[in-house]
Amino acid sequence: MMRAATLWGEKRGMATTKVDPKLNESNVAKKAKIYQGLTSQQLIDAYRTMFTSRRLDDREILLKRQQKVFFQISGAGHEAMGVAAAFALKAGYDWFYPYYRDRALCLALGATPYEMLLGAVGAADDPCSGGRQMPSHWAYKRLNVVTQSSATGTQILQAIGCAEAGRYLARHPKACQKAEGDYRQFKDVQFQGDEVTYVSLGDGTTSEGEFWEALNSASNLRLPVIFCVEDNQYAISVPVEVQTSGGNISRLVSGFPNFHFEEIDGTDPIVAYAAFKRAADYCRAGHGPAFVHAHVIRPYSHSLSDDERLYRPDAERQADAARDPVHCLQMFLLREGILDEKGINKIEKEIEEQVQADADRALEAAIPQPETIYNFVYSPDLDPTSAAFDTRPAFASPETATDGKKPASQNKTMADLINTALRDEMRRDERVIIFGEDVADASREQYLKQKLIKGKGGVFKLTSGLQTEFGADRVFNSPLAEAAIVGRATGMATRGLKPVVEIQFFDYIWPAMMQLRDELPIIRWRSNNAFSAPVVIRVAIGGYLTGGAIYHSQCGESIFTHTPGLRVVFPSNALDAAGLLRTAIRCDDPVLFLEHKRLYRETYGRAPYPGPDYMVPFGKAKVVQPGTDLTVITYGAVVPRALQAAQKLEREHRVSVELIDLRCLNPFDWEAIAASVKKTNRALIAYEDALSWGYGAEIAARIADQLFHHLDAPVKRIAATDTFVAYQPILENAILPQASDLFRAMKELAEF
Ligand SMILES: Cc1ncc(C[n+]2csc(CCOP(=O)(O)OP(=O)(O)O)c2C)c(N)n1
Ligand SMILES: [Mg+2]
Repeated sequence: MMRAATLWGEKRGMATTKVDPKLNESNVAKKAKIYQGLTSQQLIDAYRTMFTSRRLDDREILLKRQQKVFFQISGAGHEAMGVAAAFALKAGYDWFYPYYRDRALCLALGATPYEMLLGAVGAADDPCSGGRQMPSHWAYKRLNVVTQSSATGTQILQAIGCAEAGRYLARHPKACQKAEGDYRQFKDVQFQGDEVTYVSLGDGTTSEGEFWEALNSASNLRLPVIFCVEDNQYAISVPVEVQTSGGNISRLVSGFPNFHFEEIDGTDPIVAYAAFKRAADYCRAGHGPAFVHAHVIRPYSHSLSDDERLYRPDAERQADAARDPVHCLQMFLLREGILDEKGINKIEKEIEEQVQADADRALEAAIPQPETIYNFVYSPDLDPTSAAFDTRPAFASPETATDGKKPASQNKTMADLINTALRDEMRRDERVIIFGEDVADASREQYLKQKLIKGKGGVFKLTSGLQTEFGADRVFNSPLAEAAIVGRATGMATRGLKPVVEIQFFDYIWPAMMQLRDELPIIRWRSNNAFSAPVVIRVAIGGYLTGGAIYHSQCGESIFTHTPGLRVVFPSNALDAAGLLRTAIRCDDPVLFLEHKRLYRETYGRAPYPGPDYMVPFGKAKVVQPGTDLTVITYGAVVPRALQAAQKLEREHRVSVELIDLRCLNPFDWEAIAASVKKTNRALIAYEDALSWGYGAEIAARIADQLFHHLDAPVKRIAATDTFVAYQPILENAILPQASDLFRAMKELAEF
């Protein structure tokens, strides 16, 4: 572990080695002196930026007190290391996942004070979010500063994916090509062979599991990522010794292989610059990631909503104040004769005036109009419900059956056709990469090469053979870490790749929930269309497994249809699965692609291979069976069960059921539902998930609301019991809706 010297640390009682001996040289020599790689002019620039950053915080605090802005969180105390990091890295070349204290970093990279003040007032032209996010949630596309959220720690896994994308693009130049007619048309891709990804976080955030998942992957993959922990000793009111066993994060992470470590006084720009420079050099040389642990201060409380005097005594706060980086750099510049008092005053006056003028201008800036709120929930460029995604299957002419049975080529399962759709898309588009738990044929590739093994390719074999065909950098196993799967994919997709990742069982999607709720679906909206992450997440879902029990049978699709920005697809048969998956991969939005395990190899819904361009548009239901007496609206594994029930009802009671398979849950086909209910005047919504608050509740509410005058009977629902699914088959049958339950419900509704 490297503990770097600090130029003024000793004075302030910081742990340090020794003071730079060059400091004693004469003033004349000092003008041309280099301070651990920084010239005098750079130090003046650093002071300018640091002072600007502090003044912006002060101005925002004033505006907040005047109720002209609505939130304030400062970068005070973190300025020196931010400027130093920016000096050591390259805006618009390297990539940045900063957190809210990185105002000085962003200024030093090239963001302007006016832009920041536009964020504070929530202006339409706020480049970070167009008034959608709190201030200090940085995003500057031109600088490669990627949109950030308020959720502490989510940025770290995305930074990993970002770095992986850079490496992948360097190795697959063809993936950079643009293409017409799919998401690539709207996604510019750029990379630099020696680029670095910077990601920062606070000391408290090191307690998040995602931090450790990210360290693990960066280390294992030797990724060029600089982790910067800005350790101000507090996470709101919780001190570092509560967050971090032993109180020092450097000590805990020191065992990760392949890292370069620095622990520094982050209030000292000279020391910080030297450390970031070493870190960047290490990453650029391809050795692996770097970890910069910067000790900083937090002089302005956590945010304007916090008063640190409630939990920090004066003596502690005063000790911090003595280390204030803006003040210390000012003293240093004077002491070194780099600037005299007049020079300092001139700079400060200029900045004060500039910030004041920028604030006045920002307060006059246009604010976003309420009618714009729906802009950029989804891609404005590519509509997956459009005719462009509606193609006809190109079946090969059937082989002649010799034994009277359907030839195998006519009888492909959902699992077969998902596998072929993945294969086709990987051939067509080199940006498509696949990862997840167990998805590779074999991580120990030599076994495959030596033909010692056949390979696995997924616990359900859906990705079988893909690694063998496309190589281990396009199809690979991830660690057992769902947040990492989704977070890394999000970072990759932000850079223009098309990750098609797998969550092995829906029951285990929850560690990824923060990424799935607060990140992936909202990146486009929160950045006002500056960034997007059209990832595809394939998830094996559902029960009817006979022994699947609680943790291999769950549904829960409504949790995700309740999340704006996420497309949710749930096919019931092989052909739809192939067509919808292709649409998912080619479209420009994030898609949750739910694959029912029970349907993977079911006889129901098998089909011939529909060719490499077959697509089903999103939001278009399929009428599985037309009818006149009542409408059943369903999807997934309930479709074959409902069909069985409907056919029995027709046979035994002459009731004609119109059966609608929604296929896609967000968007969903309201027109198809409305047309059918207007015809039959009766509606039953059938779904496999627990009844209450489930997907069918929304459909039922809309029918009741908008089709009330067309109804001859109450809108009914049939679904699972409000329990989890049990192991014992007798219990499982009682819990999940069976064909007999559906039959009964349909009959009752018909008779109402
Ligand atoms: C996942 C998550 N949990 C809680 C919060 C609320 N919160 C915002 S900042 C913060 C403290 C962060 O502390 P630290 O990482 O040390 O950064 P600092 O603010 O001290 O720079 C908390 C708890 C959040 N934004 N995200
Ligand atoms: Mg902190």
